[in-house]
Amino acid sequence: MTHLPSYPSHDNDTIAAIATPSGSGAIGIIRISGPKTYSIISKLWNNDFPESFETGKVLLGQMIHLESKNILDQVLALPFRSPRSYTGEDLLEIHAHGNPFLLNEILSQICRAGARLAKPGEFTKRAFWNGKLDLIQAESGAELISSTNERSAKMAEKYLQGQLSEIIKKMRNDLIVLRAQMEAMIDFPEDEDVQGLYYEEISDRLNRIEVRIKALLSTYEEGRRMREGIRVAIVGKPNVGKSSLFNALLQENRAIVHSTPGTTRDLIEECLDLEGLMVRFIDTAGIRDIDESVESEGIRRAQEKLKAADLVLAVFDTNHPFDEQDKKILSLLPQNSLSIFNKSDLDKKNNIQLVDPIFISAKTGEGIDSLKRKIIDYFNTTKSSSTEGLVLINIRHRVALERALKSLEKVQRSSVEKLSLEFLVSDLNILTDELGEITGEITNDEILGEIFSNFCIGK
Ligand SMILES: Nc1nc2c(ncn2[C@@H]2O[C@H](COP(=O)(O)OP(=O)(O)OP(=O)(O)O)[C@@H](O)[C@H]2O)c(=O)[nH]1
Ligand SMILES: [Mg+2]
Repeated sequence: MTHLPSYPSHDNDTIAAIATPSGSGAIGIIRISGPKTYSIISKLWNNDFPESFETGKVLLGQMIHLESKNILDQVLALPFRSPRSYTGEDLLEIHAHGNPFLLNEILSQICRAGARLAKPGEFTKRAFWNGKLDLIQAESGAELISSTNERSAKMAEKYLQGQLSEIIKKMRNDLIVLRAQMEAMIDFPEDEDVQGLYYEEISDRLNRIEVRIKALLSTYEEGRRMREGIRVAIVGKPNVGKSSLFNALLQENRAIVHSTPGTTRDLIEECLDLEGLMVRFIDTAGIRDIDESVESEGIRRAQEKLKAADLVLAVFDTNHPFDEQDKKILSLLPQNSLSIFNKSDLDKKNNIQLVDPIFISAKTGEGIDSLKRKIIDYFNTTKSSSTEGLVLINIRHRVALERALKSLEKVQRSSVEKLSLEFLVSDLNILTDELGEITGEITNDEILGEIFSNFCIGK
């Protein structure tokens, strides 16, 4: 572990990569970053490339082959002069026509003129080393790109703007101030009374940080749902219309529907955007007491899904009297379940009284919209609001905060027991380092390697 990030000197060669997705498109962008950027473009520009390599200019010109001088493409070049660039180094974006062969040819000429191919995440890694982004912001750039729904993209955007970093840096700074005061007390010891008072103040300040860490940690579940989608499992006896409901919710014939019980043998999952909530509906095999190997495997999986689901839609048949099987299913249901009576277009033969039953017809579509509304309301009301809309979406942050919480509790215990300040200071050091690792104020090669290797090339 090294304190205070410093740019590794062996890593300052000039790098290049195609930054747009593979395949054809109107425009393809190549990025070059590093000290040789200007000399490279000068060699490959048809006319003299302007020496005023300034941030904010746009140049229209032609790129040429290094040896034959043949024109490769008409392009736009956007220079960014160090330090006013994404990486903090001299950086150039070349906007060419989005043909993969052409882009590869331009890239290979750039490499022959002095650059090397960038590794995944290398531009962002340089931005991090040069203090353009902290670690959370660097990660959220990748998070933003890979977000599969509006809410998680918006959250990644908040992170990118530094909202989470700010909270963590503030906590760390508060602890550093506390530590400095404690060190001063060690150097200039006061009498007994003052020490006693001071321990109370230490506990007080630690408690305030504890509340903040816990508030953040309590949002992780919501963050996970945001990222991966909310898992809503549809369960019930065979033939009650689970697959029909699944199709009606998705408004497409995704699952096979048939009058023979036992049609669905395997789990089918499909995502739906409900007012920005990403909901992952899971159609399951009907639950029943038979021992037919393939199907019972399906049932076993359905039960597993029941446990793993954020919400269970338990489907019953309005047209059939409530029987032993239904009772059994009812007893299996977790707290987070909604009871749904399907086939409401048929005669009502099911006379069981359940709390808040929802009547629908997957066939006619009756009640489907109000069911969707109930699902949205269910998740909107279970949302946490203690962290001003900021939720943890990254597992690394959660694990690191959990570790920090443990260290904090250790300092708290030492403070309550009025152990010597030296002890507290050394534990506080561990804690501030742990918080610093989240934002990258304290760096750790292993963490950095893992984070940046998951990025795409050109980012
Ligand atoms: N009248 C009426 N029939 C329905 C309704 N929903 C489903 N059905 C019929 O009920 C039968 C079973 O439907 P599925 O959706 O395959 O039922 P399932 O619960 O998925 O059945 P398994 O996969 O076998 O467990 C089919 O013949 C559907 O057409 C409904 O709302 N009204
Ligand atoms: Mg089915």
